Amino acid sequence: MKSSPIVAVLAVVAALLLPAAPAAAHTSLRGSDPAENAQVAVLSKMTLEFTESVRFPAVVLTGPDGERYENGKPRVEGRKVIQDVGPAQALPSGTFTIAYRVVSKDGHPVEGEIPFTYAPVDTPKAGSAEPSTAQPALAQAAAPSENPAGKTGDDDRQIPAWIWVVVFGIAGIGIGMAFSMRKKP
Ligand SMILES: [Cu+2]
Repeated sequence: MKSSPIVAVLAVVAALLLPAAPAAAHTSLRGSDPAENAQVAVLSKMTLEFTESVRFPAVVLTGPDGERYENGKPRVEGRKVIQDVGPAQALPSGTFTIAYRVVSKDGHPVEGEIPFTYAPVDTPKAGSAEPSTAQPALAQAAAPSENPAGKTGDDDRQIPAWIWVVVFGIAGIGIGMAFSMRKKP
């Protein structure tokens, strides 16, 4: 008779807690590469890591132009879902959005969106700067043959022209003054 109220209370508490238990078993996104709101310079694949192993992944990558840039189908490696990205040449810079949907162990679908920014680095600038510092001998040897047709050749010709005009002008005036000074006495 005394224990019945306690049992009733326990039954109520258990009833309140049990619905929460399956929800806690839901898997969730642990992290991603690219990360949410991150800025990346290289974008060849996406990795989504969940708190437990997942099944039936679907990943869509939407670009700033509204086009889709996921390439092929996603693959599951344990807790990770890996999705390749379309050809790097075709990727526009700007804000992308990863939309994912997976099925967790308890059978419930889990989905979400991850926005990030793709800002590729200009490779031509870095490429032209490396040879001049890494291979100075080749750069110097190639310089004379490039000068006649190159832009630097025009600059090299203009600067000496100014210098020679000034030098000969001053020298001519100086010589003329020197002769005139000597003839007067
Ligand atoms: Cu669930």
